[in-house]
Amino acid sequence: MVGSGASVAVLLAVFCLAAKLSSAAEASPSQSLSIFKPESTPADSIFRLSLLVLAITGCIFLVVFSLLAYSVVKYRRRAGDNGREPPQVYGSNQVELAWTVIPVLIVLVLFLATARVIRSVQDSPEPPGAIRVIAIGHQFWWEFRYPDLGVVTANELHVPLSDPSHPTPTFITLLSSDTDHSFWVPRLAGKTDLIPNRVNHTWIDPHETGLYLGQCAQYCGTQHAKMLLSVYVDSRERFDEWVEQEKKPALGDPAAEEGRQIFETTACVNCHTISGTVADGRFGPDLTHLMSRETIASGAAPNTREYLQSWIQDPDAIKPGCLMPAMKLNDHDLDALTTYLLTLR
Ligand code: HEC
Ligand SMILES: [Cu+2]
Repeated sequence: MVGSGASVAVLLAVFCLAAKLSSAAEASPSQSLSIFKPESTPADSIFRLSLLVLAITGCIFLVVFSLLAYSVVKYRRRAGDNGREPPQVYGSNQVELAWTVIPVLIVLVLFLATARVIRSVQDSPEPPGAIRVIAIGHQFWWEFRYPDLGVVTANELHVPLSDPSHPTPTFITLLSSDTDHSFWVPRLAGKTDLIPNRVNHTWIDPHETGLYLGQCAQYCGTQHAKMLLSVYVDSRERFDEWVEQEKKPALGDPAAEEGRQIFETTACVNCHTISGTVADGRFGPDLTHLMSRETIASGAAPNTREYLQSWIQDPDAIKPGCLMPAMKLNDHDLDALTTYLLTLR
C-alpha cells in the first residue's frame, strides 16, 4: 500500500514536471528543445511514433492503475477481519495465457512501429539538391565542414530551409576526433552518436527558418554539459550569402596588423586555422570567420570583446577543464590580439 502510494506520487510529480517543462518551452519558441514541436521529417516521424507509444503505455497505465486502486480499496483490511488468507488460485490456463499473449502482442506492435520509423529515417535517399556537411565531435566543441562548398566553421551550423515542394535537406556525416559524442537537435532529428573510427549519418530538412538548439547527448568529459550546438536555418538566399562570406579568406585589416602578428607568432597557430595566414592548426575551432558566430566555446559565452579577452586569458574561467590552455598574454598584446580577432568577419 505504501509502495503504490509512493509510486503514484512519483508519477504525478513526473507528469507535473513534464507539463511545466512544455509550458516553459512555449514561452520562447525559438529556444525550444521539445521533441513535441518537430520541424523536420526525421523529428516528425519520431514525434508521431512517440505519440503512439505514449498512447499505448498510457492505456496500460490506466488499466493497471484502475485494477490496483479497485483491489486496494475493495480488499482493504476491515474491522473484525479474521486475518486468514483468501482462497488462492493456481494454474489457471486462461489467466496465464492472457498475461503472456497480451504483453507479447504489445511489444510486437511497439517493435514493428519503431523498426519502421528507424528504417524510413535511415534509408532515406539523398536527393540531388542536398547539402553535405561533415560534423566532427571534439572535446568539447563541434567542427562543421562543407566539403562541396569549401566552408569550415564551428559550433553554429547553417543550413538552408527545405521547402517540401523543392527539398534541399542537409545530410550530415558524423565523425569523432576523440571520444563518443552525440548529435542531438530535438526539433530536427533524433540522436545519432559520433564514434571514433566509425562513420555515422543523419539528416534534417527543416521546414521553418530560425534558430534550433541542440546539445551533445553523450557524456564525453568534464565540459560535456557545455557542448551546445546551434542550427541556423536560413532562407536559401541568406544561406547562399553566408556561404559566399565564409568561403573568403580572412581579410587583412591594416588597423589590426599588430594583433595579427601576435596571433601568428603565438602558440595559437598550432591549434587554430585562419585561412590566408600561416595558422593552420586543427585542434581547436577554425577562426577565419570567428565574428560570424554569436557565441564562443560551443555556446558557453557570447561572442563579445570582453568574453573573448577573458577566454584567451583563462578559458577555464568560462569552461573549466576545456582543452585550450590559458594563454596569459600581457595586457597590451591581449588588447591588440582581440582587436585583430574582432576583424575576422
Ligand atoms: C593547445 C591548443 C590551443 C591553443 C594553443 C590555443 N587554442 Fe584557442 N581553442 C582551443 C580549443 C580546443 C578550443 C575549443 C574549446 C572549447 O570550446 O571547449 C579553442 C577555442 C578558442 C576560441 C573560441 C572559438 C569558438 O568559435 O568557439 C577562440 C576565440 C580561441 N580559441 C582563440 C585562441 C587564441 C587567440 C589563441 C592564442 C593566443 C589560442 N586560442 C590558443 C585550443 C587552443
Ligand atoms: Cu560531446
